[in-house]
Amino acid sequence: MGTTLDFCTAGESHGRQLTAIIIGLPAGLTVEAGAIDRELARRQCGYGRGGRMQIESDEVLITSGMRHGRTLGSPLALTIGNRDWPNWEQEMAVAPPGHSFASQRMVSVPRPGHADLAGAAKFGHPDMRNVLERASARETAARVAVGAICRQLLSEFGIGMHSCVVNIGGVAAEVPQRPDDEFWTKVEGSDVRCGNETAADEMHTAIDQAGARGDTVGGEFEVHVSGLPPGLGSNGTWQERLDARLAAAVMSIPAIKSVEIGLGKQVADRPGSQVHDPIEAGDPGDSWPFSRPTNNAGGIEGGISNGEPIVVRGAMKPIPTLTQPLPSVALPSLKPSPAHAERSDVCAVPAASVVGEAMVAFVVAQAMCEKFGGDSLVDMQAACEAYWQRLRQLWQPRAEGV
Ligand code: EPS
Repeated sequence: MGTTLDFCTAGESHGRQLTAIIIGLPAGLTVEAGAIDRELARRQCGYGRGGRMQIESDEVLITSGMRHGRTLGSPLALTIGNRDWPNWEQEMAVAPPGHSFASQRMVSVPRPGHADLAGAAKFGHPDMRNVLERASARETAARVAVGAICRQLLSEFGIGMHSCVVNIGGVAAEVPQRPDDEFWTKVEGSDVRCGNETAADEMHTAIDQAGARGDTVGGEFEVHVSGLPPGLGSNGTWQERLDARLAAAVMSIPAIKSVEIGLGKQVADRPGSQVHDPIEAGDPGDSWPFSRPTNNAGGIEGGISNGEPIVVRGAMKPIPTLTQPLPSVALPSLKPSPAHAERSDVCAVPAASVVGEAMVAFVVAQAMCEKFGGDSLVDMQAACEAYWQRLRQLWQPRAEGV
């Protein structure tokens, strides 16, 4: 971890707990555990999940970095317990097992599409449970908790975010380019996070049909961020480009195979006149006196936020644990064998959509800390206000030649 806002997580899917440590948070930020738990509950919802979500009821415990409801400017540590742990205490024990222990849950046939085989090669684990326990998307609960704290920081600057599912198993749903509150309310009320009821019904059918065949389905989600100041990220170096950072963050979510910003790969098919968003003059009294009739750029031009909402889309592959398993080979014998199968989900795209929000929240919060960063929230707010003040002066209409 560097010196900027950053985090890391630890924890196995069936271990005792997940842990996250965040560094670089400004002091004086009010953090509400209840708001974190609400985000954790959003991630747990979703049609197509397996039996595990009936066991878990995620709740955060903040153990350091705060006093009396506010951040201290020191590393913030949090944990989320795994309620499934008592069923795995021996299998996943940190301490050496007793002489009589024989694993009942060893994984010796890798699943195509899973980290099993590549991880076994990399780490030299004969039991691929040692790989899958960390590759599991259980870890994303910790990311959502981190994202919830980043959201609390962003809300201090009027920045908010939403997400929705735009495709499950090939059933696509249109999203308005500038969705309103009514659309987002529908999304939050949908167990597939889809704002279009007809498409949501078809998504349910796609999930049911896949489950009945012993198969799984993937899909796509979209994250929208509003209220951002222009100027986050930079065209200066490849590491600072906001679009590249968002792409890396969303791609790091387990099972994500592609990320798009704004119009995404459609830009390749259209002429420039149908891709780039015209610039119109807004009210000269505004601190940002511009408007854009379209937002094909997804809020980022030249790797810098341009004052429009950021729109990021992630595509998730179908979960590799199939109850009708694909062909594989047992290790180390290389004997052909159906791939390992265990309890899993048929579809986790709605959950991934909430995780996508969390990762986007983290990247935007990091970019805000870089641009306006100080040791405390009041320093950050003062720097942000000074920036808006500078912009207000920059765009004052002047008489010709002055
Ligand atoms: C997962 C498999 C399932 C999911 C799990 C991710 O868990 P289990 O193997 O215990 O049935 O439910 O997701 C979560 C536990 C979670 O909190 O999202 C996998 O293999 O990635």
